[in-house]
Amino acid sequence: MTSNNPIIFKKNRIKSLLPIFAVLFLIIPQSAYSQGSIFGTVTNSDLSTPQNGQIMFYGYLDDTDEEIRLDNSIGAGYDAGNWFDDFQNYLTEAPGNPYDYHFFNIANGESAALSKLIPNNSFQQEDIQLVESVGWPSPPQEFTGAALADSTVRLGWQRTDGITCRLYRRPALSSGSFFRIDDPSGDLSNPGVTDSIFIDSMVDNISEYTYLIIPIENGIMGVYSDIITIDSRPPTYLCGDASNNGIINILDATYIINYLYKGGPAPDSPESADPDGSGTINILDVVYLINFLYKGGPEPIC
Ligand SMILES: [Ca+2]
Ligand SMILES: [Ca+2]
Repeated sequence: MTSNNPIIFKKNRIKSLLPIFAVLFLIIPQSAYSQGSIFGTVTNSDLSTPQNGQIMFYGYLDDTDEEIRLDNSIGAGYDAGNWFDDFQNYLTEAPGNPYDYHFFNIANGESAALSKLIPNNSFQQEDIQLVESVGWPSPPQEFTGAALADSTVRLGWQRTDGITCRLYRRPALSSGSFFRIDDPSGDLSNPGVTDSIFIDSMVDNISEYTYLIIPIENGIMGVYSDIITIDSRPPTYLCGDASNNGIINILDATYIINYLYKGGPAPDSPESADPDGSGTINILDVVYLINFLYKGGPEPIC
């Protein structure tokens, strides 16, 4: 008589319908998301074909750069006059949502922007004809980074007045999208970092990550920077602590002098005895440490 219990009855009824749901799941398209690829030709303004190595492009969806995809002639993104990307590689794509791509010919300075809605069809052809550009900002030079003892990754670059930077990251093992880290919401009205450094505190301290910068000047997005790979594991040494006893003092200067000139033992971590960060250990490191300890000089930067 349990089937008179309305709750159990309902449960049994749903159970009996499960095979039908399963069949419907198989015959109805499983996702409203676009499964499509986007492709087409790229030509210069004079209709000539850019050579491999000359085209770089990136794209983003939904009017945010929270997630970007980029390519160049080195990968499969552009080859001999044809460009290609897959909408399904994005995490958030849905037909009808806006997408944007920016194309750059780094050889002749021409560019193009493509702004449309994600189509329902599987393959969308968009042929790109570059136009003479009003000029895009160059990516900053000397983009470098390193893991710090406080479990962050410090990124640095040479800043240029008037140019701001949006920063993006992905795991080094990934070949997929990059995600914006200076503003994870991907607010395109936020021009990004005006400084010449950014501290990434969202690393796992185990993995390697790759980073890049897109420069912005007067609202114009430029070609992306070099892509750098940083190991997020914090350093195991204390910069300047050549004697490896956990503190930095005059004995570390003595330790370096002993090592350099008196046959003393080598530092456990050579980096710790390179407080000026020059990559070599010499008398200048001793001077640097003494300046830091007694004369208000800059901190060790191994
Ligand atoms: Ca020490
Ligand atoms: Ca040095």
